[in-house]
Amino acid sequence: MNTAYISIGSNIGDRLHHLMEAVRSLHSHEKIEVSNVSSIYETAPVGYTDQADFLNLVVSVETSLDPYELLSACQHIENGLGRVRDIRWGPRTVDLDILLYNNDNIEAENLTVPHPRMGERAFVLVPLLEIASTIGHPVTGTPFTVADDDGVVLWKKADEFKQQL
Ligand code: A4P
Ligand code: MG
Repeated sequence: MNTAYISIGSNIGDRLHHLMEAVRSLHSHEKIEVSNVSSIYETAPVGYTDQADFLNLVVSVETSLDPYELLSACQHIENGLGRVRDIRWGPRTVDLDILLYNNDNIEAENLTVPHPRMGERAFVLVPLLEIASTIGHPVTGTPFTVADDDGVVLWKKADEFKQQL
């Protein structure tokens, strides 16, 4: 079995519904088991800032899929939830990014793991550290830390969210 961490974000329509459906879809995949779920945070947009606030969370999964198969599964879920790709970093019904996959360091054309921007993004790090408080960068071993959590506000506690799943 392999352990991966996936960041999920939504800033269009019924954001909570999109996160719930994404987590349910991951868990219902026969080769993916969602092992933990962070709280949900409301987060100010990063990158392209002229868009609505996001809801973000991070899940850990146990999977027998290889990283590329896991990426395909994530993209299948995005497409199923009506994701249309137009503006880079722009609004999205749901976005699933693979943050970490075991301690692998992958630099392929369609997949970079660890996710290249994760170390500077509080909307990723706050929920990640909630469920994996001592996790470090697989290559450098340096523990991830949040430099500035401005714009990241607890929106729904994990226990409450898990009951709704
Ligand atoms: N790709 C490469 N590595 C990965 C990976 N580790 N996980 C490729 C997932 N995909 C990966 O992604 C573009 C391509 O990245 C894919 O074809 C895949 O092969 P995309 O989802 O189509 O496009 P995107 O999401 O617009 O680009 P990207 O690079 O994923 O954007 P980011 O950097 O993830 O930024 N602000 C807040 N507050 N909350 C957010 O969730 N998200 C973004 C998206 C920007 N600002 C945000 C948030
Ligand atoms: Mg993405």
